[in-house]
Amino acid sequence: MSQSEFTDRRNRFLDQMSDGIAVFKSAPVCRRSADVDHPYRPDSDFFLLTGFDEPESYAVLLRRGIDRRFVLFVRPNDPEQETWVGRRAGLEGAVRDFGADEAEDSSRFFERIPGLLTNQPRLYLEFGADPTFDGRIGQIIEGLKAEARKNICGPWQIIDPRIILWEIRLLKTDRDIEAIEAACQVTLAGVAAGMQAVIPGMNERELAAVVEFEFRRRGSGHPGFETICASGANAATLHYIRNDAPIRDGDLVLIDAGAELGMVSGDISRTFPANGRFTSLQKRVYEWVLKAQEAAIATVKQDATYAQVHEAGLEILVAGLIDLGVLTGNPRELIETGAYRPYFMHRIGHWLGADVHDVGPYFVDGNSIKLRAGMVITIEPGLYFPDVPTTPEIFRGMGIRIEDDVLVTPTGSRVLTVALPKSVDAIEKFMNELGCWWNNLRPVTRPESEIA
Ligand SMILES: [Mn+2]
Repeated sequence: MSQSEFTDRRNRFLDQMSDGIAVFKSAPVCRRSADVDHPYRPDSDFFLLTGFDEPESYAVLLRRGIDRRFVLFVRPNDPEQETWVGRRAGLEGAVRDFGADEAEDSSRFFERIPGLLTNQPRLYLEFGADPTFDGRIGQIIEGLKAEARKNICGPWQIIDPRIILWEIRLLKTDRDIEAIEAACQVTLAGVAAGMQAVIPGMNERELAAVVEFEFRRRGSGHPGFETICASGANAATLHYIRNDAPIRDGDLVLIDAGAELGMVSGDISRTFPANGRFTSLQKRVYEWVLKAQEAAIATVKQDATYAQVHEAGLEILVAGLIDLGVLTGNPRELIETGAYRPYFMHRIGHWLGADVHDVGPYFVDGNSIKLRAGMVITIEPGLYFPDVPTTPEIFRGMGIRIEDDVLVTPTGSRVLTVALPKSVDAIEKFMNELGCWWNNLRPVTRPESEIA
């Protein structure tokens, strides 16, 4: 992403902001254990407004009429620290490379913020995200209000800026869509590799490594979420990330994975037989899930509601559960009573973008939100049969989910992940040469410009 994109997004935020000050804090560094940290991932809101990916930073946006100011508080250059943990932009870099009107040392943030808050009519603050930070800012505002006799006051109104920012994030620009498409292509390549590399006897973690290996060599620094590689009954655990069981001959394998690239994520699920051939029962169940997914995708268009998309998929899943003999009764009643829930317990999908479960509302004034061109939604129905006594015996140990990423367009929709095999025949054909991924490994070179 180029800097102009962040400037544009910042301006779109400022356009909708009333006079006042907006303060954004970078995500904290998270300790893994002892003196080792988790890899740093900037907070999406912070990053999307700044393009700045270093911890211990604060972004301040000020607006008064047509006057706008962007102040970035960053860690100053420090040769010794940089030797250990890498280069910093520093104060000069913050102005030169990140478009800040002013840069300040982040260790001075709490000295400088009272002055910036003084006599501002309102403060935009993501309150609740960091209660300790909220508390300190609140104390500073109280202190300012105690200075009323000196014509000093703090903001009277506090507004959560996410009410503006998340709407901006929900409706993707052409540039956002290009970035998501690129992440989807890499995700697709990773899941495809998994489908072609799986061999019964392999451990789930080996398969997860194949998927992530493809992600990384195609420019993704990290998955957008923990890769799910679940075989057999493990696939009935929706967010199974242990990935440590041997994959058995005859089992289905569910991969749900997403490459993060350019700070957006893809999100694809495919379910396929470990040995490359569906059994007739697996095929029957699989085809109901596929039919449900196709029905849900077919409803994705402008002005359709999220609820309609969900219902379209759910109706087919319930018809399938009846056909399979898992449920009996009237389909409408089975839906109303939630009798299907032991087998399908999640919603049809979610917004996709900088976060895999991207931000943005699903309801507006109590009504299911209407789709608009520029939204990206995952469509991921599933049927799950955990290995428990209440599951009909023949289905136990099966979990099937099929997930694609769908862009709402002005005329309908476009499936961004369409190139990955999905029908029973296409999957079997694709997997036919077992182990073929291993023999076809060639280096991938991507120009840096494509990755950034
Ligand atoms: Mn998903």
